[in-house]
Amino acid sequence: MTRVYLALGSNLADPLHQVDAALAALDALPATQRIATSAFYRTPPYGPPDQPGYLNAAVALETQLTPGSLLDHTQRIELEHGRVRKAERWGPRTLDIDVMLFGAAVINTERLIVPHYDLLNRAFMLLPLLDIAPEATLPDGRALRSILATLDTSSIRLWHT
Ligand code: A4P
Ligand code: MG
Repeated sequence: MTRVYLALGSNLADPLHQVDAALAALDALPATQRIATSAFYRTPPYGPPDQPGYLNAAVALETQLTPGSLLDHTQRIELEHGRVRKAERWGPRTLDIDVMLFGAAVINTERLIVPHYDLLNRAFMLLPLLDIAPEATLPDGRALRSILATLDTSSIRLWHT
């Protein structure tokens, strides 16, 4: 069994529905248990500012899946739950499921970079992750708590207030 941390993000007008559907789909994965889920956070957009705020959350799984197989499943879940029908066309994907950590693995393949390539700069990933894993470390042993302490979290709110 490997402990895996996933980041969920959605900036639909009503992202709660997408994230709830994603959690149910994760619960149906083979050889996998969801063991913790963070609070849901409302975070300002990182990157292009001309988009709505995000719902961000983190999930801890225990899995016997390989990294590649887990990614196959999370990408399927994104496709099944993360696209909105706009007229007859598929609209933009509005559910992101990123692998933040896969045990203590360091992975650099075409499909998968773990730890997530931008984890250390993203308070919207680290804050939910530390909710459920306050002692989490990078594969090199650095504490994520000390990295989050260098980032600005002042505009992150709980989704439900
Ligand atoms: N891939 C490589 N490593 C991973 C990994 N660790 N987890 C590959 C998941 N996928 C990984 O991802 C593109 C490719 O990355 C995949 O085919 C996979 O093989 P994608 O999700 O299809 O595309 P994307 O989401 O457009 O790219 P990316 O890089 O995930 O987007 P970002 O940079 O994550 O930006 N602001 C807030 N507040 N909250 C957010 O959640 N998210 C984004 C998305 C921007 N701003 C945000 C948020
Ligand atoms: Mg992504």
